[in-house]
Amino acid sequence: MTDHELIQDVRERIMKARKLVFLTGAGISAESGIPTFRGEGGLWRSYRAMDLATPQAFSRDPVLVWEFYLWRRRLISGCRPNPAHEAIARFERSKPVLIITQNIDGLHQKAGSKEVLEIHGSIWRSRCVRCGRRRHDERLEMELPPLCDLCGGLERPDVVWFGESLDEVILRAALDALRSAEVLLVVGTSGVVEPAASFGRFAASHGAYVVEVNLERTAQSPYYACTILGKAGEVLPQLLSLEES
Ligand code: BV8
Ligand code: ZN
Repeated sequence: MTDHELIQDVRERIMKARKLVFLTGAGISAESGIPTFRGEGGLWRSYRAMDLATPQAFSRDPVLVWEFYLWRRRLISGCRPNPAHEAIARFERSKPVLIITQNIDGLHQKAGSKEVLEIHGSIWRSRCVRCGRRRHDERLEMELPPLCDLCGGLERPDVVWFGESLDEVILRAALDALRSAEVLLVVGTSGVVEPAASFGRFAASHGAYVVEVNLERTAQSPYYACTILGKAGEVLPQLLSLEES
């Protein structure tokens, strides 16, 4: 099959499905200017995840960890959704869409998507480690470390660090959607961080037609129906446009 035929075939499957499910990763936000984690220029090439994105790192040095997340907040605050986020949000007006995202940047919602499961949390929320209170938090500068104004406890970014479990309710909702998906699009993720890495395979084993969109093949590609190589910002508008190309 040529690339064009493959895209047409996937488009037809998308148009026939009652609902579309997406699993997205850092690659979908790369064209917005947000660095990915593992590729060229990736965050974990310059920073050690274990020093910054674990509960142990936060216990050891909450100020350092907060500085890292504030730096990322400032970076993300200057970035806009790109044609990939926008194509999904536009498509959502014609058919139900659920997005399961590993990203903490909030760009899907900013593009207008409504059903977004943020399985690794959000950089735009803080959570008190003592009383558990979560709050929307868009501050780009603050006295560090921030303290909860209800109980005086230490506040942390409301993201899921390595070694922490995903929120049970969100995980259950994601697994339900994957179990019943007809078509799943896995966009811009290297497929190495569990449990999200196994989501595509899980959906495929329950009958979903799984399409990967990535610059390169990944460790998960062999389990999917097909891989479309290309930039998310170029491929998704083609796959999701309502007019024939
Ligand atoms: C857990 C949030 C239960 C905060 C992140 C089983 C086996 C082995 C290890 C484990 C296992 N189960 C659990 C583990 C441990 C660990 C894990 O998976 N480790 C791996 C690395 C081996 N998992 C966990 O700890 C998880 N918790 O399982 O709980 C438990 C608890 C205790 C003990 C055991 C089990 C929690 C993981 C959550 C980690 N939090 N971040 C933050 O961001 O600061 S993960 C981090 O990676 C990112 O945040 C991101 O969310 C995630 C995934 O990365 P990707 O999105 O895929 O990004 P990446 O850079 O890797 O890839 C980008 C891709 O895009 C590339 O493929 C590239 O080609 C492509 N691309 C680039 N540009 C484009 C593009 N594609 C298209 N278009 C483009 N323009
Ligand atoms: Zn508190």
